[in-house]
Amino acid sequence: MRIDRRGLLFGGTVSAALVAGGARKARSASPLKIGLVLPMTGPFASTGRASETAVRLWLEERGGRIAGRTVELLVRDDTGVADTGRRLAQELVVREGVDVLMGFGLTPIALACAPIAEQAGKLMVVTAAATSIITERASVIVRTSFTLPQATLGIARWAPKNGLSSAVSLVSDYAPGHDAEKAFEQLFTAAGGTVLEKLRAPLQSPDFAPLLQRAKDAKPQALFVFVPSGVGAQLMKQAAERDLAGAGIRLIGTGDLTDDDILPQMGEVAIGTTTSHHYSAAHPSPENERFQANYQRLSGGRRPNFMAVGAWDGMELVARALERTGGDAEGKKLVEAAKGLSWTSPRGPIAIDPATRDIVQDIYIRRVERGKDGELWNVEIDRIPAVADPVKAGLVR
Ligand code: VNL
Repeated sequence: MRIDRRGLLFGGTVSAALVAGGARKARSASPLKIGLVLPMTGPFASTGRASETAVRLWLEERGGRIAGRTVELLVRDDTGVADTGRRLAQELVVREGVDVLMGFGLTPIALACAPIAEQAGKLMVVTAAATSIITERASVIVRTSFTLPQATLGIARWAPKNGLSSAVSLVSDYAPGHDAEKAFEQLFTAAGGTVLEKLRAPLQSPDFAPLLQRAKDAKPQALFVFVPSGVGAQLMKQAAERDLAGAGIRLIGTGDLTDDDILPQMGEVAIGTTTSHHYSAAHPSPENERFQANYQRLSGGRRPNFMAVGAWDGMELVARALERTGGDAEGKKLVEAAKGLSWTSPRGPIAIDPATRDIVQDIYIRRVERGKDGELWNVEIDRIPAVADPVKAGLVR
């Protein structure tokens, strides 16, 4: 039985199970079960939605198969809570017998699930969470997202060279924020900058207003910000209310701040914000143009963001590793096969560092500009090629 390409292409609601069912009749190999652990509801639901959409897009383009095996997706909603994520990962492994665990939108959830993957001997692909330490918590983890120090390196070095030599940092008060704060301080200082003050906002229901006032009072040339995906719009709005720009303070940060998923709604205030990151929906390449167009079609017009590209490459990683093992999904073998893989992602060239199982990728400096289409985009203005995690490379301690 042939899979109906048109049904797949135009039926955004066609489930992967159905796709897999169609393909299974054509191939005798047992389906490959992938368990996705993601925040599908709660404050970080946008990360879950973007990641799942990209995974389904990848499957749609490959006819629902990986390395000749049909794929069965099992999506579980951790709601952004570590204990829930741990329980769901456990169930996916024990009851459902998944071959691969994937997703992990938040660092605490990735850390909670690491021992489960390790004990079960399952490949764990971290496509979102970005604290440096994560890959060290289990030998079966491979990451296709990024690390906060990796993303921070670009802007920390760019700012002092571009007239911004004093800064206040403002980060979400949990592990990736602490990583960003530390990396910014060390790399910015090494590049000739001075950090005047370090501020932290609670992860849950943050009120940035008092912190932005403190930042303003310190009179820095720049405010460096890390907030997780989905939260940037709120910070931008409050920055506008405090008129940081009027006080001569430039907004800089990691690209999580100007997340492509919400950038179109941020308005005038976002223009000129300069960030460094590994993915922009405006990245000019044939791979990205295709990814962009297809993602928009599948998502009802939304723009792919860095969470989407992380999940897309997570699927690509599993596919390429499985090709190397000849279809054997045993965790240790897949991890070995993943080491040293490299390909051209919609974000640009990427590779899996065999020593750390982290991703090596180009980091771009991007400035928010209004495009010819009247929309806001993260326009790439500079590129630092092949950046590894600066913590593991000894650049940040
Ligand atoms: C994390 C890092 C989450 C960066 C994010 O968005 C992000 C994390 C939810 O490691 O928890 O943009």
